[in-house]
Amino acid sequence: MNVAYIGAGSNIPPRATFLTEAIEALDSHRQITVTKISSIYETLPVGYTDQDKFLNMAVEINTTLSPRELLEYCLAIEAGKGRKRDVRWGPRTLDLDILLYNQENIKTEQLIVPHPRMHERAFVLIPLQDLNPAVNIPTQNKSVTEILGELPTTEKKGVTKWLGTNGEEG
Ligand code: A4P
Ligand code: MG
Repeated sequence: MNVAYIGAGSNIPPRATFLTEAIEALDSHRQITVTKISSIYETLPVGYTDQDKFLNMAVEINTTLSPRELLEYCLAIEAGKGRKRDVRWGPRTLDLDILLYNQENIKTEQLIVPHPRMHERAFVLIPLQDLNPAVNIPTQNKSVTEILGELPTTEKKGVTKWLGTNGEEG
């Protein structure tokens, strides 16, 4: 059995619905069990900043899928939510990134794990810390909590716990 961590993000409404449906879709695969779910955070856009705020979260899964099979399943879930790819780092209904797969270092044309930018992104590290603060990021050889401690405060300020909306579109 393999343990993997997946980061999820959305900045096109209904954001929270896209995230919860993505987790249901992951768990519905017979070779995937979702074992932990982080809180949902509202986050300022990073990279391409002229876009709406994101909701981000992360999940821990147990799976017998290979990394490549897991990526293909994630891409299929994204496609099912109408994901279009125009602007790099631009607005998206749903983005699913494989953050970690056991402690493996994977570098193929389709897949890089650990996700190459995860260690500099509070919107990834803060939800991941909810799931497993001690988990090691093999490329950095440090735990999530250690890396977060070294991240500039300004990065972390852009990530706040999402309290939901009273029935409004998330
Ligand atoms: N790919 C390679 N490695 C992986 C991996 N570990 N997990 C390949 C998933 N996919 C991986 O992805 C393009 C290709 O990357 C995939 O087909 C797969 O073969 P994509 O999702 O189409 O591209 P993208 O998401 O636009 O690019 P990328 O590089 O994933 O973007 P990032 O770095 O994830 O940035 N700000 C906030 N606040 N919250 C966000 O969630 N997300 C981004 C996207 C930018 N700013 C953000 C957020
Ligand atoms: Mg992506």
